[in-house]
Amino acid sequence: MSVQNSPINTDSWKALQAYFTQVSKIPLRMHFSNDKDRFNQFSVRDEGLLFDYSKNHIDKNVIQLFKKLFEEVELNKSINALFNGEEINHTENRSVLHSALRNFSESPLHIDGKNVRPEIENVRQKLHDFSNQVRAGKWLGYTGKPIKQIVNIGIGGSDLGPKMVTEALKPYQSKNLAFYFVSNIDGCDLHETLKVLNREETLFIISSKSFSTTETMTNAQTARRWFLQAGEEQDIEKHFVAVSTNKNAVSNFGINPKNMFGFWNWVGGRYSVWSSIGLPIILSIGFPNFLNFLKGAHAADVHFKTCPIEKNIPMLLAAIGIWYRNFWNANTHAILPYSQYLRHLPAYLQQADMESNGKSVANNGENVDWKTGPIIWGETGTNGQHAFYQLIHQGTEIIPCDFIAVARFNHEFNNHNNQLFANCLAQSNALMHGKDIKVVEKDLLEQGKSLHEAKSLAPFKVFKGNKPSTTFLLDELSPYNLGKLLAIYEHKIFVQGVVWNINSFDQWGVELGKTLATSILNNIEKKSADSSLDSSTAGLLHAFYKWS
Ligand code: G6Q
Repeated sequence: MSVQNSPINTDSWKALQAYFTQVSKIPLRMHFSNDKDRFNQFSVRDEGLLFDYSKNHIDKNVIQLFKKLFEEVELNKSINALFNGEEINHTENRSVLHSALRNFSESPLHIDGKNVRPEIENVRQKLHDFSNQVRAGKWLGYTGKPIKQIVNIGIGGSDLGPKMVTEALKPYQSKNLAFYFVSNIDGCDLHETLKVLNREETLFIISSKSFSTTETMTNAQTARRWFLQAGEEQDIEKHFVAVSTNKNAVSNFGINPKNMFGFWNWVGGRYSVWSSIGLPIILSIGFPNFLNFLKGAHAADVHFKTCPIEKNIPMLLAAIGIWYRNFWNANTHAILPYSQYLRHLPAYLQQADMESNGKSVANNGENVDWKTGPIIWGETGTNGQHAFYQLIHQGTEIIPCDFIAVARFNHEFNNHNNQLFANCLAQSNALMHGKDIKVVEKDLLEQGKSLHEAKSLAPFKVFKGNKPSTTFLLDELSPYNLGKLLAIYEHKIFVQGVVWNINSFDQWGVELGKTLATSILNNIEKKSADSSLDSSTAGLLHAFYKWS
């Protein structure tokens, strides 16, 4: 039985299916030879961001069919519901309003009958004042020394965003501060970090929306004990601050609530980098730069709400993603930043996308009978080229790739930058054009191989090509551009969730493992293995007891 409001029952979905059969055999390079203007037709320039989607298996008809699909699934209605603060996260009864954190409008925004704009502004002011004090060396530790080392303790949404952005914007970082991120329950994470810290100059930010996440609380308690080996209880407030929505838990931990930076239920963990969760970023790059980060994201919000699909980057990105996932049967999607500063971006987008759209139940509770979110993965170029690109070029999977490149860098090694961009373009070029057997044979003969050798080696050196990719080129990796890029991806994920008719804003799939970890931990503490456990789990437990 198919689900009510199933996208696959829409006329446009059926038309896309029929069109796919008609056009899927057209080689990508033929699109280019048939239309000299293809790049201009299928690229969008938005301030310092260029979005080139021309190297995809699309044409104007595909975009028009997606336009119809978006109309049929009433995307506009969903966009309004999102920005108006309706409780679209219906399984948790929550609005999804992280976009409000990057909107500087003064017009009231009501959630549950309350205008939340003044609260947003108050928290911003508090972040501003605190970060200025720390950055100016005026926030002093228990021996009167300024803070030099900052450790963010958080996990998931309370780690990936701040870590990724702090790293990405390193050229903007204060020279007086060093940043560390501890997330894993694995004691090695904290152990290796504490080794290099000086208690007198260290500030811990305990980042947890709920202030109850096991990993974060365990790491925070251990950090607290480590601090108390030298400092006193009353010194805690100089060295521990919290980012949370849970005031009671923060104060029970011993952190003075005046050193707590709040946010709200309507900000989901993986969408919280724009909130107080961004505190490490603010401390690193300063408040004005953080405001630019927010402004870039807001520009993307306006773009998303106002541009027609033909120029709407998140909608185009979403359409291309659905086209490959549901019609071309692509199972994965690679994020390939050609910037070492963006090395944590694949992991960040992996959470944003996979936690949002990794669902198999439609909004009405029935199982979907269409594919939803793909597997998101990736690595920086050129590193990935020497590792897994082999499979993208010559494997059996179709893997749409997003290349993200930067034109200007804040370092003087220009020759590196030229090589980096040359490699980025070479990859998207090679993926699209490939190299056919005749050219391979000719090259081998020219290299002095015999005809027999050339013929037998050639099949292994063929690149089938015809592999799609999209390229973002940023004029520079500025806070503004980065904010815009991240918000573009957020909206892409949102559009896909609307089309797939799933709730992109809950994450129940992470719960079962958490519950089981608690009951297995009970076994481990008693060095037992309950008879209710399966033989694999019990066998592994016994081996652990023997070796640990
Ligand atoms: C993200 C998820 C998840 C969350 C972490 C940390 O959307 O909700 O990654 O951010 O589980 O949660 P706390 O911030 O509550 O510790």
